[in-house]
Amino acid sequence: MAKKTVDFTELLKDAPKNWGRWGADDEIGALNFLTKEEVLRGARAIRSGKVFMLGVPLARPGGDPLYPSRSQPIRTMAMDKGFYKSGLAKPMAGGLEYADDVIVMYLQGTTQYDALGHVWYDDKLYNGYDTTTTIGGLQKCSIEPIANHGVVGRGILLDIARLKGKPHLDAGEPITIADLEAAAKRQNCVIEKHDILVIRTGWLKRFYDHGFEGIFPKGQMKEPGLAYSPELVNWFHRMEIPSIGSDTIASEQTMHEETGTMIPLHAALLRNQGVIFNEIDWLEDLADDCEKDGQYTFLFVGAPLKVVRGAGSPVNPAAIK
Ligand code: UVW
Repeated sequence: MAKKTVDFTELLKDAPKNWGRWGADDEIGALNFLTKEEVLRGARAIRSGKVFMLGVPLARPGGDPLYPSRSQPIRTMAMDKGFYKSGLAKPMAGGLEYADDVIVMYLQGTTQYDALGHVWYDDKLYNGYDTTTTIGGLQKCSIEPIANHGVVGRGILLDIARLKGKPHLDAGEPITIADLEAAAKRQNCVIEKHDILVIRTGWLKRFYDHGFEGIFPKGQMKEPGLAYSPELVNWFHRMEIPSIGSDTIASEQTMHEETGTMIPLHAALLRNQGVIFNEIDWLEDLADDCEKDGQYTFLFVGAPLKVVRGAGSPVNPAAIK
């Protein structure tokens, strides 16, 4: 355990930032790296036309995997056969009847993107925006500009669970840059500048196999994942990584014991470098296929919803091989 928590102001005082790099009005951060050329580079990775949809099922009767402070999505019928049977609704002219439903949910309560205004420290959002701009809805760095741009480029699956020779990483297990590079080497591929990183830990499958205890052992959130280090933060900056995704709730190691900080990469990458976080990805089918055909790169298409002033959005990303 850390002796004392290090404040992000202190921890990240010399860490790289992309603030101002794309102008004072920028709200999409490292997505600026995903130019037309990068979309074409992603398209060139398509070989067979196989499509893998990375979203998890939404609003299952047994519950969905999500951050513990968020409540479960509620989906309910607003119109169904019962309305016609009870006389509350009449068929339309010609006889057509219909079903409608309503969902109430956290925008981050399923496979999702975080907006750049989703987290902050020192009272400043990405690009230096004041945090009072979040009051009543994100006036700056909401999900809307990200949704208008899209997250489209070359994706690369880095299967860390297979690298470590186990079905899933252990609770709290860190992933380092050396692990990412070793995974790429094992897979006979190279992580290139501007790649969208898709990192498999095998953790999310535990939810479907063992329920909430599978991902919150003893009621604690202690996910494995990409772990903070100055080296890793600098590597992301040098490689100009636009976005990361993973099969965990927060897409990074929950607790960094040495500094006593919780989800420090949300501070060092999202808030400081504008790296776009995609979370709760279903990677098992994609990973099995990559292992079978030896192809770990693909066109990645992430299309969040244009939620006005939203702090995040559900998404069903596509990996097209
Ligand atoms: C928080 O950081 C609170 O949530 P998420 O993992 O959705 O980014």
